Amino acid sequence: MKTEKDDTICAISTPPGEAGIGIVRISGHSAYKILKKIFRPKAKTGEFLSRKFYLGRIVDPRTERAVDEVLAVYMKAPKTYTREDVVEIHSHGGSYVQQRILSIILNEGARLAEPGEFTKRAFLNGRIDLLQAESVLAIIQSESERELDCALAQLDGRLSKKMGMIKEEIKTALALVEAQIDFPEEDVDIDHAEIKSRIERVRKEVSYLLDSYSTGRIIKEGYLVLIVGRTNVGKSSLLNEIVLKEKAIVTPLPGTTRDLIEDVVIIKGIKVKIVDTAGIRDPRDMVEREGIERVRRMIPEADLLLWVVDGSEGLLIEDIKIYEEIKGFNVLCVINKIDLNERVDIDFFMDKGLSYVKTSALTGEGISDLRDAIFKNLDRKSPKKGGFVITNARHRDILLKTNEFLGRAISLFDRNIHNELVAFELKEALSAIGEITGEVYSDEILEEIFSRFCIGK
Ligand SMILES: Nc1nc2c(ncn2[C@@H]2O[C@H](COP(=O)(O)OP(=O)(O)O)[C@@H](O)[C@H]2O)c(=O)[nH]1
Ligand SMILES: [Mg+2]
Repeated sequence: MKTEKDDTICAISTPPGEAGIGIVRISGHSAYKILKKIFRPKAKTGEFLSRKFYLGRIVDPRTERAVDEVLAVYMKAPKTYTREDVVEIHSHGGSYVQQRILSIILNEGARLAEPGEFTKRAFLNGRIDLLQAESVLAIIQSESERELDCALAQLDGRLSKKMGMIKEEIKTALALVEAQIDFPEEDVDIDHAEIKSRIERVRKEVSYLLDSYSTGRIIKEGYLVLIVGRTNVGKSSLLNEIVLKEKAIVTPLPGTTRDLIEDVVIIKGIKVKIVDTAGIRDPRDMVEREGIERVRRMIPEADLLLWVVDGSEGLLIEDIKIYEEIKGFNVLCVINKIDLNERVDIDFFMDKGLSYVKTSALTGEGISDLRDAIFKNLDRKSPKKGGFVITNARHRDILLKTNEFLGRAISLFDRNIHNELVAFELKEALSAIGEITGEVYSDEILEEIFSRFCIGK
């Protein structure tokens, strides 16, 4: 009987629609046979060499009718993405052409791949671990330099190595605890304090990784920057200037913006979610009241507040009231409308040690300074390159479990309760770490991870 791993799979690996080229990929033991059957190289060729491109035509072997002129490459197992024989057919990138090629391959006995099945095979065949498989998805979904950096560190196995080190340390501690169980009365030279400090050290490393999750999430979802200020100072105009599109409605009427309006921009490689808000004032109706409430609820969550004031009007009592609400947070002041008169008293900012940038959302003056200032402010908080960052909720959940097992091991050990129980907790911690790298896995976990991939990856 054929097992799932034995059959040959195929899929269109490039996005649907018209494109310069499109790639159909085949993986499995029949890949080579199928290539021979459906591909007619232009130059006389005996057997196909591995990793060499051949120009030729794909034909329907039942009629010998050509479907497209393509480049075909055969990659011999095991040095391939899936560790199986892989064939790639680079055809013209039209949906119909690619569908035709795919159906010819299916006729030859291959089966349509499931989402992520190529990468799943790479995992099941031991080429990469689960962390690395997940990093492939993270790379595909990356939208900024920082995000890509993290994903690449995961792909090249740095995070896996770190997990391996943590595992080794738990194993050593476990061996010492077991030695105490096995030779209780023998006064073997096992120092109680040493065992404890070993377990504590591992636990600290696990907590450190857990702490990195908050920065990891920022890298993935972006820093939250909230534009606040009274009505009509130019908040919506500034949003539009920063994101370079007409995102928010701008009118000369105060109270135009009533809901939260957000967009994501990449500023020098960091992802920023920027949110325009309703101007803060005494609300005129229910909608505005709710809008202003939403701003207030969001203020404590923001990584940075851009407090916008109208430079041509100077600081009004309303501005100062808003400042009183936000002064404990990370604030950058934007003095807008500098194309008009300048009435703002800079001393106010000097006294408070507040940074400010002068802009005109009308002429675009100062907008690049504003972007720079946003970057500088947020970059201080960014994780240093090369540090370990957890970005995946699955990893976080497992590390939380590991942390609990280690915590229980320490307290049991401290109270000198049966060492068997300490050993049990350490074993649980070990198997939890194994779930991250995929030494321990279930079909459900694989299904959950790989179903998020696209077909053809
Ligand atoms: N002269 C000048 N007018 C601006 C500037 N920024 C915004 N405005 C105008 O001010 C009014 C209110 O702008 P808007 O962005 O809706 O302010 P918001 O209520 O704070 O969102 C509109 O008429 C804008 O065209 C600026 O830098 N200079
Ligand atoms: Mg507005």
